[in-house]
Amino acid sequence: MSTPEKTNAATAPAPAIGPFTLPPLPFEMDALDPYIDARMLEFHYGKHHATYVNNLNAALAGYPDLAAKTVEELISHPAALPETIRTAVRNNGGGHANHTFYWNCMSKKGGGEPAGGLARAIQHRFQSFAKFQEEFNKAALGVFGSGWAWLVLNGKDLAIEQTPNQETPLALGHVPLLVVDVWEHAYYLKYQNRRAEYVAAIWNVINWSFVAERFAQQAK
Ligand code: MN3
Repeated sequence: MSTPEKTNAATAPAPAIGPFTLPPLPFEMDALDPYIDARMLEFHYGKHHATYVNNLNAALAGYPDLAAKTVEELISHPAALPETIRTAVRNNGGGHANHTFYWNCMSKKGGGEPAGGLARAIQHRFQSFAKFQEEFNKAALGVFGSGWAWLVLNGKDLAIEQTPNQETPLALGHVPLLVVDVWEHAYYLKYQNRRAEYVAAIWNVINWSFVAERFAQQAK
């Protein structure tokens, strides 16, 4: 068990074939338990996210100029990608970037409500935090099939959006502030088909400090 080859794949990402690598999770595998348990995370992070990274690297083999860009740059301008790899980069680059962002939106010490400028902006746009949650839940439950629910900045305005598959608001020039993964693989092992229970539970671990900090950076 002490050889690197036998280390748990979920905690020790496979060696990079580059240029992109699976980033470390910003929390311990059991940090979000019981809302998102370690078994679900081991698959979601260690298998699903890792596969997006590997497939993105494979798609970019032979494109050193593109491989030098950040994943956000790649998925923000899909029309600029060569047609032969556009779909692969959109799916797997999106899968990599969206999951990295999703992990950062959660924390063991998460939950509650945001403070400061973000709290005021939510109040202004949605009347109250409860109404924002209600609208966000509706968006998350309304994604047909696989996709994501987002809180974004569209210019200076907060907005709730949905994207299908691994698409991103970045491609519309919107700035993601918060995301919830509503692909079945994000909740099936614990919640089976009960997406509403997963979406209700995730509010307990939302990392509002991270979201508020992103909002504050944009407001500068
Ligand atoms: Mn996912």
